Amino acid sequence: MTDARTPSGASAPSDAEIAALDAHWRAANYLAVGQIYLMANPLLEEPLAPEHIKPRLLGHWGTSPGLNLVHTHLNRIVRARKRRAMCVWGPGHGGPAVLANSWLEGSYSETYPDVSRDRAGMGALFKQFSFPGGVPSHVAPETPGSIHEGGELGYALTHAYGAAFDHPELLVACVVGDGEAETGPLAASWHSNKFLDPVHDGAVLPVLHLNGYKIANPTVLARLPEDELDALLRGYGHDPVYVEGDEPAVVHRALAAAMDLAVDRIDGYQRAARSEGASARPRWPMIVLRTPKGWTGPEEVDGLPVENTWRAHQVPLPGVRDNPDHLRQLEEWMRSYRPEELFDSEGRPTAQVLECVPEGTARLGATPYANGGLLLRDLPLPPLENHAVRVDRPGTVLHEPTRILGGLLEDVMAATADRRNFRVVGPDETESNRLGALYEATGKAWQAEVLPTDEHLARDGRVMEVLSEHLCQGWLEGYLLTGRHGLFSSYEAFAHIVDSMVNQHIKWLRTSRRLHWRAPVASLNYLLTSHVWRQDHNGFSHQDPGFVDHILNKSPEVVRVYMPPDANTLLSTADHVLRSRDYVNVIVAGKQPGFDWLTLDEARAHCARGAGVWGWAGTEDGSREPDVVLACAGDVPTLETMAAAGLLRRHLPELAVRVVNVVDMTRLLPHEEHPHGMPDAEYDAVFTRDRPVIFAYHGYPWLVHRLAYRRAGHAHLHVRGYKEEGTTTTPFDMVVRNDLDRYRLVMDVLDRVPGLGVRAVAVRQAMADARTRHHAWIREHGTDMPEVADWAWEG
Ligand SMILES: Cc1ncc(C[n+]2csc(CCOP(=O)(O)OP(=O)(O)O)c2C)c(N)n1
Ligand SMILES: [Mg+2]
Repeated sequence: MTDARTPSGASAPSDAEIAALDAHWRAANYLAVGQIYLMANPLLEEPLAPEHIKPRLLGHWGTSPGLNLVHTHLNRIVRARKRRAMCVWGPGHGGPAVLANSWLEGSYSETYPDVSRDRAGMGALFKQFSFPGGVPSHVAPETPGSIHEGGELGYALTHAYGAAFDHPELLVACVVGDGEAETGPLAASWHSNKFLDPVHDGAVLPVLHLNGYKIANPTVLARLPEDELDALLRGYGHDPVYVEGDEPAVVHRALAAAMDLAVDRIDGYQRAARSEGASARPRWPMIVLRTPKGWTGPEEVDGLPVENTWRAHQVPLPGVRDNPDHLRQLEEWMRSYRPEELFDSEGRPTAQVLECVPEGTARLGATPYANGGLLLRDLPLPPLENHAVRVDRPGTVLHEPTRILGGLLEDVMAATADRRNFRVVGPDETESNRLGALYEATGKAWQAEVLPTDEHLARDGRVMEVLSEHLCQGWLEGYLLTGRHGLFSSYEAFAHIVDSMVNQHIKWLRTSRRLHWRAPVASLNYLLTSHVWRQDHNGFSHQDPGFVDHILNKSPEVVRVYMPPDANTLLSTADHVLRSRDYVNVIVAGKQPGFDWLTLDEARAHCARGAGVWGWAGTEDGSREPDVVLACAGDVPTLETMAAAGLLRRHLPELAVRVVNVVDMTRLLPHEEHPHGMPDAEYDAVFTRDRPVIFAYHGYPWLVHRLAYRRAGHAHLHVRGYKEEGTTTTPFDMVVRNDLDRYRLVMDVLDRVPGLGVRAVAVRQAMADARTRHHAWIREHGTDMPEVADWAWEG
């Protein structure tokens, strides 16, 4: 590999410019190697000795020269064209490369003044890397200019698109590793170009880096015949520009030309769409960069080939401290970059090295787009009174809560028509989740073919529907981290598809909150509908309420879980989460008609409390402690609990029953474990210390036990919830199968209130008979019994 295919029509940089680009690249490579190996002697002012070497060698060299090359050439483009740009580094394990570039351009020292751009700072830069008390080995929130945690591969391109949406002035470059390209999310991400509006959105420039290898294997894309790879990328709707070689000067020329060509084409498409009204979907350019893994590193180590093989992935010379041969090789390797030409006697990069570097916030490490909180504007939220439902008497009128929310979202969408800083994403369910009112204010983003029978598709739409939860999540993360707002509405069960992605986002937020220079960003908000209790059409396969269990494992300072029981509480909750910052909020709310329990004012107060006694629903008279507490969280459990409370009121009027509803699940946690957790005194006052608590919970019952296990009354807590019983059946049968139904809840009360079982044996029998009646009725009629289907609160 010594030749490179220079794309046609490309402009040729001068020899001096190529030399300066090469100097920048060599400097970045030198700094990347230095970070992996050195804790002293950063400029090699004395011969390398074992004591200069870190005791533990950690980091990824193999990808670094490629990332450095791309960064160097992006600098050139940004500077020459005065473009606003950012970059998403897919092979984020190449942390040393991105850090090296930030240090060279000065953004690192501005962010972290202790790591100055001189000899002392270079020493600090080297030592801190992957060192206790220092910085992570991957691109991370700590890395200036990044919105993309580089640890878990697969999400680079979807993040890049999220950043580009509604930023028409922005160019988002994205390096995609050839290994990363094998992941499902990345494979789906190519189709993001069918959702990118050349008028209102910025551009994404993918750079597929075919360095040939992953950790221990070749990569699929690097081993495809050229025509097959080309057909694949064209099939994804891209127009690839190829750069290939292992001769630096040749590759610099080819890559500079390829970047020029790609940006020319992007400019051309945007101009055509923006000023000439062109409507054809652009064949957006991308760059395919084929350079050796670990390029410029040791060719051979201990007789085995390393450069241009998978062995270059991490630390190519593992034994430098103990093996004099490795130490000599390392010194030769570092000196091969000719550091004396790249850094002056004070360790500062020379003018030639910095020639390609842009200035101010144009630098990739200083762009405000990658510190999106700086760009964030509050959402214009309407008064909730405009959307609240009227509740004269609780439990008598039905509404579809998400449809009510849809009205609020429509207002937000309409009010952001000009500023375009709000999007709703979802895997094909916006309408079915009853949020269709949104289409009064915007359409569904779509750049592909449109047929007369299609509805609501629009080139500039801000509802985004794609049947990839990964893409929904990644787009939204990229959108939020670059300073905008959004909501992800999804089936509850299938939210698990993004378990791992949301982990990374939560970690990102947790770490960002500790970095003084990162401005808070809008929260990532989930609306989980089509939930476990309403899968009568899609039983079992579509039932899994465990996403919230997963979320509640995570950093308490970031995660919030809400279970609003009716339309007005959903409105109040949505209003709260859309104003919040730096959280991951999960709202679980039904879309099927459900009873309204609270007026807007009551809903606001209840949401502010997060959990509270519904005095009007119970039979306490305040003269003594209740005999039993019926607690509930979630819309369907609230309905069953209210029905159970009604049965107790009728059959056992002397029993003092308290009804408690929980909206904010984290209220159950100890105060010391979560900022929303109730102090023990408050918890004991609400739930009592020693009365039986029958808790009807939306999801897996163990979660409530987990949250409340330290409470004094835990031994008296009895939780009913989903226990993996589901099928295609009636709505009420869903709860019966899981022992969450009203009759079972009453039986639980009888079984747990001391002495009641014997006294109320007739009531128990009546409850058991009702369940038997239910089984027979649904099998004969296919619907729920009238006493259930027509039930309303009589309190
Ligand atoms: C989802 C995921 N699976 C596995 C890994 C472990 N891993 C780290 S780097 C790497 C290879 C990456 O190869 P490639 O994308 O080609 O990057 P490069 O060659 O530039 O290092 C793997 C498998 C990971 N980080 N994320
Ligand atoms: Mg690779």
